[in-house]
Amino acid sequence: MKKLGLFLLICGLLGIAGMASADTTIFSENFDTLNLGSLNGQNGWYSIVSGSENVFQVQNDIFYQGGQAINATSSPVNAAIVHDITPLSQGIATAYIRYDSTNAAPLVFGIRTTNARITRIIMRALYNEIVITDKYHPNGNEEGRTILGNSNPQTWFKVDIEWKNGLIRGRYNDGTWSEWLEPENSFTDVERVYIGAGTGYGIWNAYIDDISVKDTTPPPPPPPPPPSGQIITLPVASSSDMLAATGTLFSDLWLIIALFISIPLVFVIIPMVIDLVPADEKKRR
Ligand SMILES: [Ca+2]
Repeated sequence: MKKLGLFLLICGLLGIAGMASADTTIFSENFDTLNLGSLNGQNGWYSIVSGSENVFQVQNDIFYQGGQAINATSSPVNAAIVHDITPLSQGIATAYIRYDSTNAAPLVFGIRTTNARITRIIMRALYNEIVITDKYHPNGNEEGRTILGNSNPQTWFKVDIEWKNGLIRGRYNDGTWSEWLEPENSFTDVERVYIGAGTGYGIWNAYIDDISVKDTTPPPPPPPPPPSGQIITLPVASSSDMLAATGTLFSDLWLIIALFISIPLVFVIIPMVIDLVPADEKKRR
C-alpha cells in the first residue's frame, strides 16, 4: 500500500507540474501594498508623458480587490504610465476597470512595445461603451475601434487583450472575443503594459485594479521516443512443446554420457590392453 501511495503521489506531482507549464502568469499588480499617492515611481511604474506624472493615484476608497486601486485624476495632457514586462510574443493582459459617472474621462488599458503603442482598450463612459483599437486615429474619429460591449457606471468589469502572431483581439467580461485585428503599429513582442487617461474632461472618477499578464505560448512538444529495434513477440510454449523439449534434453544427456564413457575407452583402456601383450608376442608380429 505504501508503494501504491508513493506512485499516486508521483503521478499527482507530475500532473501539477504539467498544468503549471500552460498559461503562466508573468506579471501581476494589485496595488494593495503601494503607498497612497502618486503611482509614478512605485513598484516599477513610470510615466512616459511629461506633465502627467501625478495623474494616476493609489487610493483606498474604491477598489476591485484587496484594499487599494488606481484612480485617474485630472490631467493637462493625455496621460500614460507604463510597466515593463518580459518580452512576450503571445499572451493575454487582463485588468479590471470602473467609472462612477458617464462624464468620467476615458480610461485606457493597453499593451506596447518599448517604442510604440500596439493596442488599447478604452473605457468610453460617455457612451457606456468598451472598445478595442487597432489604429491610432489621433483626430478622434471612429476608425479602428471595435466595440466589445456596453458597460454600466459604478460597476467593475473585466477586460482582456490577447496577442499572437502580430495580431490582437479583445474581450469584455469574459464574453466573446473580437475578431483578430492587425494593429497599425506592427510588433513581434509585447514589452510593456500601460494605463492611460484622456485630457479635456472635468470628471476623473475612473479606476483600474488587478492587472496581470499571462504567457500563452504553448509548451514545447515532448521529445521523440528513443530509437528502438523491432519489437519481437516471443511465442508462448504449450505444455506439449515443453514435454517434447524435455524429451530432447534427456536424449542429449544420454549422448553426452556415452561420449564420456567412450573417450577413456579409446585413449586409456585400449592402449593398456595393448601394453599387456608379451614382448615376444610383439616381436613375433
Ligand atoms: Ca487592489
